[in-house]
Amino acid sequence: MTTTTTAGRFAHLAGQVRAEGYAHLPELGVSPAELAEARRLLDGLFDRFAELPADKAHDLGAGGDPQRPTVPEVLDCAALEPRLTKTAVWSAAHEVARAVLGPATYSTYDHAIYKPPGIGGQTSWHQDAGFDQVLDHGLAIWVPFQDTEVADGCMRYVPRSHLAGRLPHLVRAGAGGKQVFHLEVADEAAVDVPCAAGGVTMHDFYLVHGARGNVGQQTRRAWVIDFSTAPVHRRALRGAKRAMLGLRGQRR
Ligand SMILES: O=C(O)CCC(=O)C(=O)O
Repeated sequence: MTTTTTAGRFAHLAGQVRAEGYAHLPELGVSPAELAEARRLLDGLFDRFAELPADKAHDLGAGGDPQRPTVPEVLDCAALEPRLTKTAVWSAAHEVARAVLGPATYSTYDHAIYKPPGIGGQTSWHQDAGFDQVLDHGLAIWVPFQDTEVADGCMRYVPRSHLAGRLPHLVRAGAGGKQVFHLEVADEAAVDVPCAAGGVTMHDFYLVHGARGNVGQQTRRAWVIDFSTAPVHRRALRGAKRAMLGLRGQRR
């Protein structure tokens, strides 16, 4: 009988992320019920979207109608709903991140974006580390809760763009006068990465990425967990910088 260890199952990912800046893992290794449990907890946050503090819940979209956000995003979901940290999805994502980044990996932040069908717009091109000086080396794991094809709003990546380091971002005014940092990317430079429920995609913090709008039939739900590595004393310093500069999603 052959047994595949977790490290073995995920061993190829580190090389892919290093070379291309992203990877697609078709099977995270959680059951449909376990995936549904994480989704249920996140749904609870989106049900309370209007009551959450403005620095934790905002519209990434045009923001025309506060009653009808087009790209609602909840920041710091695991802090708002700590039961998320007990889910199988959370543990499995940590295992994947450790396989890519190494044993001293910890989660720094998480957020979720729900794109309603028809109105859920694109997520602008950006590098996670591009406009957020707290981020350096790290990995974001993108967990969809439904099969996410191109029409549903899958992730888009610019392969190997992480090798160019931090790029200067353009700024435009977004919803409520918020500054939106973004990049311009030629369509042919990007690849679409559809991902079925139960799988994940992941990207290096320096990779240029965005996501398509949702022209599909159902809400596109995704949870993104960020990971980094640092000795404990540097984690505290990062936490302090984060407290001063605000959450990373606020300027995207
Ligand atoms: O889910 C999305 O639409 C985009 C996620 C993303 O770009 C990010 O987490 O940085």
